[in-house]
Amino acid sequence: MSSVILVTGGTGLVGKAIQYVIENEPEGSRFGRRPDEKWIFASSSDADLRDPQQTRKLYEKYQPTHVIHLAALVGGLFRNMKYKLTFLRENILINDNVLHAAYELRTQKLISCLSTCVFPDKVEYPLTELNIHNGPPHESNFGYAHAKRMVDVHNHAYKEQFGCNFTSSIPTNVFGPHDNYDLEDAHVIPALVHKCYLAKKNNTPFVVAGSGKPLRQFIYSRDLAKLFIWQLREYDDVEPVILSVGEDEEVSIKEVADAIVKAVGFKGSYTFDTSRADGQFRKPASNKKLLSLIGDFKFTPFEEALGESVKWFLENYDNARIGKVPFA
Ligand code: NAP
Ligand code: GFB
Repeated sequence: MSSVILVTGGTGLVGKAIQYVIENEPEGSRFGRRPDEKWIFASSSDADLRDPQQTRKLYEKYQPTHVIHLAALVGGLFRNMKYKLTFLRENILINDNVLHAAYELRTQKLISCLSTCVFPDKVEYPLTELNIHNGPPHESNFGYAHAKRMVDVHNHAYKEQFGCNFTSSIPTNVFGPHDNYDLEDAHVIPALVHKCYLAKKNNTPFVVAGSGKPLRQFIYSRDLAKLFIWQLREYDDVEPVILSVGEDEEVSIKEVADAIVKAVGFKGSYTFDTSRADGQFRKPASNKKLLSLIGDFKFTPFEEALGESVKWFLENYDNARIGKVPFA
């Protein structure tokens, strides 16, 4: 029986990584395309998923048997802090339309994508899938966080009332090729790669926002892509799964900035702008459940993944999502 796999948000950082893995892993291998599979990578120009009619039309056009739902309004700390209501409302609209169309069109399986920032801010560490609703998220991104938490509530309601096979993943901070490099809206790695590149090119200061002390876990987009393909094929439970490197892989923002300076080949010194927010100090997530289910999985070492990501950025600068660049 052939499968049609629709990837919403298929043109973003994570969507492009899934496309890369499906097109480059050996056919029939654990993470490669299966002969009976048709993959659709949809963008917002295929359908604005905030609109229920456009969403339904997208399903009617492709008749997906499976959906990996990645589409979302996404951004780094500073974008989240500025647009909490927009992040809440747009993501609630997108998620409700995508899940309800999947129910109405009898999609066999749907995986939605949450984020480790949905977890409560003040909770025992490490974070596990069990404490997703045990308290308020960090104030810097409560709009996005609550919209994402609602997906887990939706999944359980669709399962109980209609028996739908809807589940979710909880990735940690992601980076890789095809990221959003907008200097203000981006996540820390693409933002600092872009700022460091401009500082080297224009011989201007390289400034890191905040104190550099916060800690984060980062997963390479192409590793995360393989984990989504595993979840699609081998995980049929409504409960979410954290998709992340181990909690012992936490690095400080200063260590990240040092690694970016090395990868970009920046020779100057850099400073911290402590007038800018640090956001959540840390959100260490346990990947024990994932490893207990997937068995042995090899994550790409951070410096190697960062090197590949910076190489892609430098080779694709003219077509990358760089946003508005002052004194380009
Ligand atoms: P991204 O690079 O910003 O890509 C977003 C994708 O969603 C694009 O394909 C975009 O289409 C699509 N999209 C946005 N608004 C849409 C709309 N109204 N209708 C239809 N499509 C729309 O995002 P990403 O970083 O790949 O994130 C993918 C998923 O991972 C998201 O659910 C995000 O919450 C989650 N996540 C990301 C991170 C991270 O660090 N990046 C961490 C944890 C979880 P266009 O290309 O047409 O704009
Ligand atoms: O990646 P980031 O924006 O997201 O920021 P969060 C991580 C840390 O990097 C913060 C510091 O401590 C920032 O102060 N940082 C330093 C910078 N320089 C920069 C810079 O130039 N740009 C940015 N963006 N950060 C997000 C959530 O939190 O995590 C989102 O707000 C989403 O909703 C995402 O979940 C995965 O890790 O702080």
